Amino acid sequence: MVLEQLENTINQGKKKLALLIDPDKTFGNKLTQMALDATKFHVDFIFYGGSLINNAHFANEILRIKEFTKIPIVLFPGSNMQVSDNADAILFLSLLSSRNAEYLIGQQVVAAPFVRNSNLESISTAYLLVDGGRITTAHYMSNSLPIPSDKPEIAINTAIAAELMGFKCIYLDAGSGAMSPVPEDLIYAVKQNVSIPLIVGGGINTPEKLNLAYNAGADVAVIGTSIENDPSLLKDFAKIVKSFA
Ligand code: 1GP
Repeated sequence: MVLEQLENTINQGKKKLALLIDPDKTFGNKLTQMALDATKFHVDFIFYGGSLINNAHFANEILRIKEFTKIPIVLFPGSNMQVSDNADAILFLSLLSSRNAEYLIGQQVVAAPFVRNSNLESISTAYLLVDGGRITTAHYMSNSLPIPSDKPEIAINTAIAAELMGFKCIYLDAGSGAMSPVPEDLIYAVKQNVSIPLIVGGGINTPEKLNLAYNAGADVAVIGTSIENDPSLLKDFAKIVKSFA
């Protein structure tokens, strides 16, 4: 089970790597190669989804990934249209950093029966967008303000509220292709105040930045854009993950 693996990460003091695959950018042969590389470099999870998906065959592509790897595929949905039984699990997200009811609970109400009737493992996840220096698709599509990156107290309070409300993990995201990743002091501050697993992503585009995120307290780091642009980077990211093993 994916949640169990996330929780074990903390207990074992290890770090995990999630490769984010955007169905609009990675498909066909590129997707096959990505799945093979992910296996070769011991990626822990494949996150699959995006804030806006135009690939009508996105669900079938999951089956292609499964042909080439046994890594758990976790849906990271930008909307209620991105639910598919072909995956193994789903981050059942609520955008807790926003005040937009549609992304706090509206989309979830529409998706709930589909998730319930599927075989997906559902992982209730408090999703917090943090300002990464530019407006990302996630910010725009969710019509919500990110948490200012120099206001860790807002992130702390939101994370504590999430834990009190029973969320199983927290995902701090500067948004795909962010200019700056979530600052280390903000990651550290959140980590010190909650005991549930902490996922961090957005703008982590060098091994150095990955190392900083892990050292600050990220249990799982999510990397998408940089590997999409240069798949050979995966090897270098994998070395950093291994250094925590
Ligand atoms: C975005 O956290 C993910 O939701 C990954 O971000 O594409 O910038 O790596 P990048």
